[in-house]
Amino acid sequence: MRDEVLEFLRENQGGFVSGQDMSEACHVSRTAIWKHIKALRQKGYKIESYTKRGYRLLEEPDLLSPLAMKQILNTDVFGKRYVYMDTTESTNLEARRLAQQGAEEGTVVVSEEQAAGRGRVSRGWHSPFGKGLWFSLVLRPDFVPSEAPKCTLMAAVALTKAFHKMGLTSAGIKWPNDILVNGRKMVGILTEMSGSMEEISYIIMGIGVNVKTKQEELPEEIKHIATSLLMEGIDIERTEAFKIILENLEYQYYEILDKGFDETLDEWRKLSVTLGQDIEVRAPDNIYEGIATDIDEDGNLLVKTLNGDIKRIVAGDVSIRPRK
Ligand code: BT5
Repeated sequence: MRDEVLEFLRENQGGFVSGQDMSEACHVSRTAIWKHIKALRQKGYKIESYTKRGYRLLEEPDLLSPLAMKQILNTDVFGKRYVYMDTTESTNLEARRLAQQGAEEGTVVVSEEQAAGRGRVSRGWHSPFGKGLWFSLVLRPDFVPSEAPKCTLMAAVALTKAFHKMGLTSAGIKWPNDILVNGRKMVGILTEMSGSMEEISYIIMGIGVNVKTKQEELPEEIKHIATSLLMEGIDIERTEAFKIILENLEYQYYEILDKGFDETLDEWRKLSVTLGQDIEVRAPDNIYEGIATDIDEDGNLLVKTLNGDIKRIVAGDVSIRPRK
């Protein structure tokens, strides 16, 4: 229905369309039309209205439509199949559905908003319409399952380098799956795998990047822990940011497939904000305190605990503790 109203406005771009005409064509009341216009405005569409003349579409938000992206995207594999949605529950769920049906490596699933965006261990991911990049990539690397975390590390390196290119040199990686700017989270990565004990069938790499979000638009629970490119002074179109990110991801992915993981791991170490810090890790089995000394080639974090032992952490949440 909202799409019909939008189509109407688009067809008459530059001119006015009366509420009466639209309500007759869409078989709904004029009040319903007005409600849809209001919803479109909330999504960033600039629509003028005058009592006697009706509605006029002035400006559409910066959307990630296939047409807009195809014109600028310069990749060989990533995004060749580009699945675009206005709204969906979670792009990871949609990408998984497509991967099960045989979607090829490099398939990108992106949505302007997610109704139930997901973090790790059933946490949520705030994904408002038109404010970020909420997308998932289908990968089919020839890895054994224990190597899957390499994809998360590779993505974190690719994304951080992309932000540096955009001029945000203070972006750094927090183990295992966050990109932070000045201690606030701008990106989350959710890597999910399907396969047997011996081989990976596919990996879904879900990435959420806050681009246009403003501080006052953030929900209370993340207001003081989240940030966006815009909040950090980078006012970039989402299409342009997406282009740089997908190109960097493709480059970094084929680097690890062609040349092995060592160089990317070294880059990760340099871009990390976790290594060398006093940290507390909440792992599934225990809470550890100590200094984050390194990561190993499987992506595990090495922590030197207070009694001098080195703990190898496979999964967990890290808090960086201020030095006393
Ligand atoms: C993550 O989980 O950081 C992984 C987030 C992955 C999101 C992408 S979006 C596209 C794809 N489709 C999906 O459904 N998901 C992926 P975790 O480390 O568990 O962090 C989750 C926590 O981050 C939440 O509990 C909040 O505290 C915080 N958070 C939620 N939304 C946020 C946002 N937009 N920006 C910054 N922090 C956020």
